[in-house]
Amino acid sequence: SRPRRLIAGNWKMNGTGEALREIEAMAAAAGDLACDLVLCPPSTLVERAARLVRGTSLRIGAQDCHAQPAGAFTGDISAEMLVEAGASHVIVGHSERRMAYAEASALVAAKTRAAYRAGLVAIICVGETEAERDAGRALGVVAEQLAGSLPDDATAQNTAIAYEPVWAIGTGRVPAEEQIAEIHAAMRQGLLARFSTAGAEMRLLYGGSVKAGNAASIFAVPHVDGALVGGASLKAEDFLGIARAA
Ligand code: G2H
Repeated sequence: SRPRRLIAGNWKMNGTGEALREIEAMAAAAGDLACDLVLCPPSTLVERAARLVRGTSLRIGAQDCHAQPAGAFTGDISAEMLVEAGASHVIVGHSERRMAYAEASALVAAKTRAAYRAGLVAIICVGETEAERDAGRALGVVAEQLAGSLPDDATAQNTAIAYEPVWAIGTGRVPAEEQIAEIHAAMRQGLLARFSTAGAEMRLLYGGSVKAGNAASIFAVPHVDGALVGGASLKAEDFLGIARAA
């Protein structure tokens, strides 16, 4: 039996108070969906968003966390703080952070352990660049990031994986279904080998230019258990269109 699909929205550095009305509309529709729905606004909106969705089945997540619970880390936010603000999920290792902040997989694993420590579900992102794919290294890069970013105590309950090929992010370029299928099958194999049953059940999301119009064909790919959605998660109508295809 397939796990319930997970559709997660990543607002990145977008959204001020007025965008809360989109979250309100998502929350109102979330209960009628056949999938789990999570929305990750910027940290400044997490607490208000969490209050807004209370009593609905929409969950609120953050986009990053620090590995330590507290301390002299100017500008950072801990997993514990996110939990207090009402988050239940956190994205870690997004390629925009791997690249802009040189976050290596060891750090992503430390942030993931912090998420577990605080009781957050980690959405761990992996994915190759265009140059790596052109060099025939896509499978190797993803396997390496997966091995290095997942702690040994990852389970299907505390972790979802998002495969996001960097060249498909925000570009409108979606990989061919066979390309997604190849990576997702390889990820499943790797997770099965390392985590056995938990690896079989861990949800594998695809991310990168997912829209309502291409969602159904992406969800039809074997081992695609949901999506991580950027641009198309900003408006409730677009995001719910994707969720209804799941
Ligand atoms: C990939 C994705 C969300 P978009 O970064 O994580 O963004 O859907 O805008 O390509």
